[in-house]
This record gives sequence, C-alpha cells and structure tokens, in this order.
Amino acid sequence: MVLRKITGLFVCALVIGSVAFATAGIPDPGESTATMPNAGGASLALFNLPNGGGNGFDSAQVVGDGAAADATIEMIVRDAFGDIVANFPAEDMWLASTNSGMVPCIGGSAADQNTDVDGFTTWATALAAGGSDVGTCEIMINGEAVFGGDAPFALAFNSADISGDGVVNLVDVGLFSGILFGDYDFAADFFADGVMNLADVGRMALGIGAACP
Ligand SMILES: [Ca+2]
Ligand SMILES: [Ca+2]
Repeated sequence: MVLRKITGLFVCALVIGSVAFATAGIPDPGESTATMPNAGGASLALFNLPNGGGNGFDSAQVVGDGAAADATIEMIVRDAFGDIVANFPAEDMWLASTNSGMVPCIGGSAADQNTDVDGFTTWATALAAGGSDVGTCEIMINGEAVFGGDAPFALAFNSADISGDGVVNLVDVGLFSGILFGDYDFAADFFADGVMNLADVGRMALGIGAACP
C-alpha cells in the first residue's frame, strides 16, 4: 500500500516534470536540426542589402578567397519528443549573428517559408539586412538558438548598409571610402576575396538607395 502510494507520487512527479519541460508541437532547439549541406566546411560570406537585393544563399563566397559557394541552410523542426512540427510560421524562425553586427530589417532574416508537412524549411533567398559580422550565424526558433545538426554556422555577413541603419546612403559611401583607401575591413569587402577593389565598388554602387521595405 505504502509502496503503491510512493509509486503513484513518483509517476505524478514525472508527468508534471514532462509538462513543465516539454510540450508537443512546440519546437525544441536540440531536437530541431539545421544544416548547410553544400558549404563543404568552408567559412562563408554573404552580401546583403536592406531591400533584399543582395545575394541569395547559393551565391555566397568563401571568406578571404572569393570563390563561389552555396550557403543554403536547411532545417527540420521537431518538438521535444522528436516529432515533426509542421506549418510552423516562417516569421518565428530567423537568423542572427553572434555579435549582432548583422542587422535585419523587420522580418528580414526569417525563414523562406513555414515548415512543410515534413517540418522542413530553408534559408535560400536573399536576406533584407544591413551591418556586418564575422562571427557565427545562429538559427533562432522562438528566440532560442538551435543547437541540433551543425548550427551555428561559419557564415559572415556584410552589406552596403555599412552603418546598419536600414538604408544605403552617403553615410555608408563615406564609410566605404574610408575603408577603400584605409585599412582593410571585412565590413566593406562585399566581394569577399580579402582585398578592396573594383568588385567591391561595384556592389557598393549597386546598393545605393536601397532601404528596408
Ligand atoms: Ca546606412
Ligand atoms: Ca573584395
């Protein structure tokens, strides 16, 4: 009788514990898996513009080398029980840079689409973002960083919006000129080959006037 009571209490505590720490259908940052299947282990860079006119993830570059690379990110969202979370909203899944140097417009680094029936989503289309960051890229779900799969990723960001205020204007041109004629800074190495030259000027010119939607 006493044993039965104790067992009952124990089961009760287990159930309450499970409810507290895990809820079916809620994405879990450890069970969800993010991968960058085509990166080949290289550190990559992605050029952004606030209006989404920067490079898609399949047009990333190897940092300091400039070689073409594919930084497309794929994710499968699962809950704490390992079950697929389908139709999870795109706006609740976003990219963040570890030093917060990459500054997305509102919703500008969200996933491409809601998770499908297999819990699958991607980051392939260009971000709407400014600023730069040479730290790692984290995948956030509901504000929690995913650590399942290969996340975080060696993906650096820069943008013709060097100042990170959501618009490319004369302030950014001034910052760009300072780097072009001064010390090297990845923040303005838009064609990420480790040197400042006409390729970077071209991307700066492409960005002038671009603003967050
Ligand atoms: Ca700016
Ligand atoms: Ca360059």
